[in-house]
Amino acid sequence: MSDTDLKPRARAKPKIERPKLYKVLLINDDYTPREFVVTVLKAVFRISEDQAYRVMITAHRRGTCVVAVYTRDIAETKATEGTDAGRQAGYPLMFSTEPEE
Ligand code: TYC
Repeated sequence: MSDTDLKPRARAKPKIERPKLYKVLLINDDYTPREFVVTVLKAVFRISEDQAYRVMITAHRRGTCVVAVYTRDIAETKATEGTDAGRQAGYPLMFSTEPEE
């Protein structure tokens, strides 16, 4: 074996972890107008009128509805944006986040 022959190193195992995902939940309340909820959903989550209506009416009927799933930073930012939009208009509209199983 010459001086320049190198022993093959054990192949490095690439350790690429999948980022944990977080759900953004819409919480029902008795005061925020339905149309306002739909407007906020469309603006913050970039979903269609139809999809926003379905999410709003599901939260209205069941108490809560998953709006979308993102990495943690984005989920928290969107939840804050939605909740702030409600507060600025004087409504108790509320979004929260929760990790996916
Ligand atoms: N329950 C509200 C109403 O009857 C509408 C509403 C739906 C509010 C979903 C919040 O997350 C919500 N005006």
